[in-house]
Amino acid sequence: MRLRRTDVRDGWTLLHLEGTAPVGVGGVRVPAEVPGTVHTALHAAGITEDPYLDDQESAQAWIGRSRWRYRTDFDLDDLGPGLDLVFDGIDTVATVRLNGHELGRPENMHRSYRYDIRAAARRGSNALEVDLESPVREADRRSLELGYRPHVNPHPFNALRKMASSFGWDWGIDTASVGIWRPVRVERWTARLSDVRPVATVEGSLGLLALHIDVARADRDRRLAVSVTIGGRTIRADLGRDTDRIVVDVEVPDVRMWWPRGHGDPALYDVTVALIDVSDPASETVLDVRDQRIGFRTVHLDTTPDEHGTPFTVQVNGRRIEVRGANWIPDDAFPHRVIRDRYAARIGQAKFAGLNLLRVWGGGIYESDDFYDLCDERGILVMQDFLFACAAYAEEEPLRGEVEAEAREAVTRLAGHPSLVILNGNNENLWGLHEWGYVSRLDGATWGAWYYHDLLPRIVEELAPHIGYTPGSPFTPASSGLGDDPDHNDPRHGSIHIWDVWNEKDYLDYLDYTPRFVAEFGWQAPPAWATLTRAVSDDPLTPESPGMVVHQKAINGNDKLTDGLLPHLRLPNDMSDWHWAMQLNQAAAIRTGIGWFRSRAPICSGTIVWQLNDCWPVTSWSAVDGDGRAKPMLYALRHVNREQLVTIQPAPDGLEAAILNDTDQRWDGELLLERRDYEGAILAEAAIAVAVGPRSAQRVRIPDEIGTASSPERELVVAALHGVRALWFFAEYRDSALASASFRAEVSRIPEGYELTVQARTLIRDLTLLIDKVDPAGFVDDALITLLPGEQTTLRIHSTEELDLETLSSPDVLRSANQLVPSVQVMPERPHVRA
Ligand code: BMA
Repeated sequence: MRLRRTDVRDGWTLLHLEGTAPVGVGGVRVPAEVPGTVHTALHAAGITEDPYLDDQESAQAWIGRSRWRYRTDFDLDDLGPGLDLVFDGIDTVATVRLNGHELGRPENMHRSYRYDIRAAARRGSNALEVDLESPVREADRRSLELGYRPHVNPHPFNALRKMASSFGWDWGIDTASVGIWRPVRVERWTARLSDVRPVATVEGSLGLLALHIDVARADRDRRLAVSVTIGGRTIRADLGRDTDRIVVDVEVPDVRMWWPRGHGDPALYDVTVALIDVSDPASETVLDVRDQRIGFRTVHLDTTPDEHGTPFTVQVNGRRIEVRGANWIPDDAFPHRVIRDRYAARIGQAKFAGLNLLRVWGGGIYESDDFYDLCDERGILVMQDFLFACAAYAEEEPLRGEVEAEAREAVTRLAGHPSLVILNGNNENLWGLHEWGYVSRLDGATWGAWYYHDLLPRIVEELAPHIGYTPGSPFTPASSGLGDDPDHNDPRHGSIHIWDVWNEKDYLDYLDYTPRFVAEFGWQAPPAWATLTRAVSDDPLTPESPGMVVHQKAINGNDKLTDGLLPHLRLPNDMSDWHWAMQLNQAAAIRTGIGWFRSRAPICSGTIVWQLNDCWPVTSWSAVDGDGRAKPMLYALRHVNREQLVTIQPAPDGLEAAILNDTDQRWDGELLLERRDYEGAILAEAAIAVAVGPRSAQRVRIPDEIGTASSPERELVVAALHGVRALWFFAEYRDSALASASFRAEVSRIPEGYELTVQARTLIRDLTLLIDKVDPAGFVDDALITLLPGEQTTLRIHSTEELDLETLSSPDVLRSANQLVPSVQVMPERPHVRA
């Protein structure tokens, strides 16, 4: 018989077993969705509020301290030959019982579990129970058993194989939820494909695919064969009665290679593997089929030392890729809700922001296949952390065995995705060992070195040799010659995380770094106004009102926001202005950082900004907030991540223009340089011929008469090459003579909504339409636009609301930096160019 899958999705209930609970919860069977969690079930049943609102986080803390039981009944009409109950994911420590028989005790959210239920199942109705332990108590108990290991945040998440951020993070709600977070099903089968692991690479123009196929059999009575179809060709291999494991090698001549976006098409091939019963040649039967899309590419991480130190350069198909990436966290604190549409929207936003890489951060999860499928299709590279973050981890059992099992399963599942180019041992654990004082607190205990330097690289080499491996992020490669135990965050070597700038300094201090590769750096801002006011009902709403504080998790977050704002803008005492100022400052920080890092090419080969997304409505470093709305930072990314970019940067003796050309065409022409005053008058100008080859960069010194201001507070530099423009302001916003914005606006209807044309009479900096204030579902195609007097721009607004000019151009909605600059506040002594 052909494998039959039946989802066990219906009829689930949830029962509180133990722990303190509000009145009305004990003894009540609550209908529960599977996949799902306790929090989402209780909310759907009307028992609790939405946990993301106001201070529901602490009001619902009892949930994570309780024990719970999921239960359902399902029917079976047949009990064989093979009969399995499969859980794609249980969160986390559980006892699974079928008709009273214990099937197992899972304890790892990052694994799937398969139980042979032939002995426990019966014809007709079957009772399935999943008891879930309190993760808060389990983590505490296990931490004592394994021995204390240092970690960030209050709970010892490092003692349990559960999504670390489920216990809260510096952007994350502490839910400590439990549940059955991925689908459950019954599988009936005779023989099945238990694993299909593609290893695809390229030699010359030849695609080489090795398909590692494992089969499981309910009995040994049958002769089996596999057939593999790719690119219109079918290959068959015999397994006979005894072989359960086979490698089918396929050569694809003139292969179409998979390229990341900006370098070519992300060509994909459909691969179909069929398991066939060939016992009776006259009537062969297909027993199981697996369809997958794969791609052919090579990956190499170049860490060959050079005169600047040790690079960290990602090469795909032999070509150096300038990485413009973002870090990815679980898109929802209840990750079962992140279905294909959510991934598609978010990855669409990543594309909008000009990104070509997403790094799946180690305090989250291995995402579902949809994520990697979409990245494959859209040519977005993926760096996937193994699931370790900001902590020391015991290398003893039971953690040791769980880690190996989960890593093997994840690498096997993900191996076929061409987008996955780097598997990475952990987030910040190598660096943290010294940086955060782990060594002395460990007092000789294991901390995870064996995972990062031994187990995980061995697993990658064995199961996915076509994927790169790094032991950690940040990471100093051994080729640096700095020995076995370097500090791992040295800007001259490998990848680094730049966090001192946000935590202790000003964003202009990004310019003190000339990194080889920046795998994290970021700046905070509140979410979009509509998101914020949906989640926080404080009256008055202020940066430090009760709900706001619950939705700001960073250590001293508000102080850092203020400290980071003041060098550039004054602190507004109006909430709406505060919100805009902080969003603008975040965007300015990120465009400053990336503009500078990119201008350091080829020494710096990439940036991965922290962070693309959020898991709930919160003030954080994200470009897209927890309701999926873009913050201005998303537009800053789009601008500064252009394939062809002009940016003006300070140089030791003045200013220079960096011209970056990440395309296959030359970019030659006249670079027009002007110094203007805020009224638009040209004070000095020059044209310099530039010739920038494909995939290269050129830096041009800006002549002194243009790069030196006579009145810094009212002058700027404009550089333009073929219409691609860069601006340089000699003074900070707050020290400048930026007058209130004067403009003429017009609105017209277009099929998707409106076009708003704004014509500037004065200099307008960072014109941004906060569309969510008038249409929470609206979207604008651009933001942060600076207009010189007389210039105009047209914004395309996607909206189905009735909106008019007055609404769209009201000062609270149509924002500019001008609004934040008191026109009398001129302090020319504050220099922009730092010594
Ligand atoms: C790094 C990340 C995350 C964290 C971020 C912001 O440590 O790896 O753990 O959320 O910085 O603090």
